[in-house]
Amino acid sequence: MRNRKAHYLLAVAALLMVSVACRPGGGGTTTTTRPPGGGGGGGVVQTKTVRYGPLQVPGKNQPAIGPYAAFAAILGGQAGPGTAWNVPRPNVEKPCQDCYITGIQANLKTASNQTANVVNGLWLHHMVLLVSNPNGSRQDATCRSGLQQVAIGASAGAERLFASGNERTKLDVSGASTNYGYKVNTGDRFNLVYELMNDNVAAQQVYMELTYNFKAGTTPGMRNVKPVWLDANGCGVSEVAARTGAYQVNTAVWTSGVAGPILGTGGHAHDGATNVLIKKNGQPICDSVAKYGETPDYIPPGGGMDHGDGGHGDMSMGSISSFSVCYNVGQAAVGDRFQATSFYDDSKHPQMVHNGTLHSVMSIALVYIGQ
Ligand SMILES: [Cu+2]
Repeated sequence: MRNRKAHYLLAVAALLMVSVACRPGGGGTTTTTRPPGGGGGGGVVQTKTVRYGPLQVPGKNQPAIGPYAAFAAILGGQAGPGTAWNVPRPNVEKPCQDCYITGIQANLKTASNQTANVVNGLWLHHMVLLVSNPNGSRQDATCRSGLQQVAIGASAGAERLFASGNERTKLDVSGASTNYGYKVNTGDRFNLVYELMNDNVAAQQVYMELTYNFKAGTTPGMRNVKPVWLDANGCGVSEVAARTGAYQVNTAVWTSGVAGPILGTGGHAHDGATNVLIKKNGQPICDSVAKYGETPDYIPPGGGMDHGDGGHGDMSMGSISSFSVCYNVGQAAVGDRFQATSFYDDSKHPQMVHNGTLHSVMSIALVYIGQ
């Protein structure tokens, strides 16, 4: 299977060269700048929301779209109807040119600027933000050249800085001393890979918004941040076949090559999960707990019973609306082994069903280490 996958990856890469060449970078975005927020440490924290789109999502009975949708099964994923499946958008707008990013949050909006979520049949299934530089200075800690780097055409490498599922977890990496941030340089490029889902009959146009907190690159005393991506599916599409009952999904183990404070960490898993346990040398450092349906946005219209129309199963309790995040949880040393385990239990929370089949699941954690 590995060889087959590799073969198809090459075919997909060739396809991509064509699609990248035709794709405008981050066109059609609008931005707003908010007044500076509160910030400790040195310097002023600025907040900026960058709007990416319009992004197309097919109707729930229409085939998946995206340059890889036809290859999804071979790549180990599912691209059911109503999905924009792992769509790459290379070289999109950056919030700032030379700066330290201290926080990010993702959101999804309708064409009329309403929040798009389960309540109106639109899912920010996931998005990944990768930072690349043609000079090769951006290398991912756990995956130097995986599917996502191939997807965005970053042959010199790309570092996964941030990701969000529909729960839209807010990230803050400023640390206890609030003088940490992910350093963005002038030559860096931001790239997106996104997957969106639509439960409406009609195709939809949506916008993804990323709200960034950042400080100027000239701020004295700032320290850099290394993002680390732990994943059950290595360098692939992050999808793993769902099982039934109570089960666990482990990520690969990452042995740290860096040392510094663990500024923040949190998990991502799919409906059916109770929590993601993040461990260092086998000891828990964070229990990232899933909560369901905390706001009406996360509860489908009519309670969400699946009447065989391709819906998402019994969602009457709602979908995952948050994963808790842990901040300032000790130090990472060179040689420390990091791993996350996602716990699923479909007797507590139903898993997603798409056209009668169980939707694949994920087990991901992000760990941010100060440098
Ligand atoms: Cu996911």
